[in-house]
Amino acid sequence: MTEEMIGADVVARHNESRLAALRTDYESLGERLDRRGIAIDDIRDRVAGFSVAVPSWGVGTGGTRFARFPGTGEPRHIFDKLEDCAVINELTRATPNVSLHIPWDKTEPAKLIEAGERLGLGFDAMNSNTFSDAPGQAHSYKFGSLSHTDRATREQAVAHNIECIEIGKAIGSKALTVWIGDGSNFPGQASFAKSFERYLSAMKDVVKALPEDWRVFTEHKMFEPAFYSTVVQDWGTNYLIAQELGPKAFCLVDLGHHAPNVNIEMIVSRLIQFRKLGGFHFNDSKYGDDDLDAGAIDPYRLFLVFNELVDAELAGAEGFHPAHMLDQSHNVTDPIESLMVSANEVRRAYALALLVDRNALSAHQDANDALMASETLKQAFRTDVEPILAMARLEAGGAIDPVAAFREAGYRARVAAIRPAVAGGSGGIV
Ligand SMILES: [Mn+2]
Repeated sequence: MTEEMIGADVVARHNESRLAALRTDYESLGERLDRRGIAIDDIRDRVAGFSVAVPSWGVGTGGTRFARFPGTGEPRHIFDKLEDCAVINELTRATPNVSLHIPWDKTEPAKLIEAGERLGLGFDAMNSNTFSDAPGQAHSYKFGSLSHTDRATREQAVAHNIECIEIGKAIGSKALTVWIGDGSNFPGQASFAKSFERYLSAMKDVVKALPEDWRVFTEHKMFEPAFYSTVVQDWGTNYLIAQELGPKAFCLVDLGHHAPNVNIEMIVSRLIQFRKLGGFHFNDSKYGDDDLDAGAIDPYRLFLVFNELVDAELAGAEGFHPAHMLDQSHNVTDPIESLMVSANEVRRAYALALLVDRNALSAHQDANDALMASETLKQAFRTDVEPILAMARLEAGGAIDPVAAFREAGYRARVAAIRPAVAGGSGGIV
């Protein structure tokens, strides 16, 4: 029996007053979609089957390079974090898995398994951390980790990644995500070729430790914390890495890790075409790696990314099973609310992409009718699919309006009473 953080009775009370309006809206949308030859129940079922993993580090408030402002009732440790993650899944029914970060979440695997079972949560990709120094570690990552000039530092970083795999094996994870902060801040500081060579060699040692049924995701990022160059800079470099590391290696696309205005949906298409798309860190940004909630700034871009994903899904693209994860950092919102909104936005983009008339789009492309091709996408994007998302949640036991239900339940105040405010805590922008 899964332990409830919010309670089915609270959710049912919340839904009761909204049920009639939802039924009417769903029926009305169903009629309109029917005229376009789309069965609304099919879209609802696909949406219900779509999940996105929540990052354990996302439930704490993040911060900027300048300051961190802790929120009330912040999780003290991984078990508090898992309870917050369970709240998100209880209300959205879209996030049954949590992605852990080591060493932030390091504890006995048996206790993680017990907490996961108790809260009805599974574990998604493991995340290693060689972009900051853990207390007491022998060698500093100040000047890099897997690409460091010093062999002992590289070996320490490899050993840490292998430890993440070992913990992941014990708790049922099937993937390792590696993001490094390695790079340089000044021209001439590092040899591009030698650092990349050292990185590849170290990653090959990590890959050797992967179980047969595991995948490794490497995450590119064009800047920060290094501002002149990064070792795993862009999707091209990432693709080279996946090629070099072999069949278990795939590229992870974090939406905030590109230059402004880069055509991310085209990158996604390329990686799908060459069977190297591993998965996503969904978030949104105005300028750089802002780590805002998914769809907060440019929901159309999120839709265009999903347009490529749905295209591949419907075409049955070989080896296509990307991992969907959120990666965001909160400064001014309640992290639980933000993560629920993001999970909902990712599902919305998926639902909208399912509405695209692909035969029409293909015909317009072949006829070089740019306007109608664009309008075909816009027609799908302009649809308000909220009734579909709400119905999928409702039928799975979730809330019609997750944020309202969360506020009604008084969860934050309840945990604030037992979780003292902390100045530190783990969380960050990765
Ligand atoms: Mn990320």
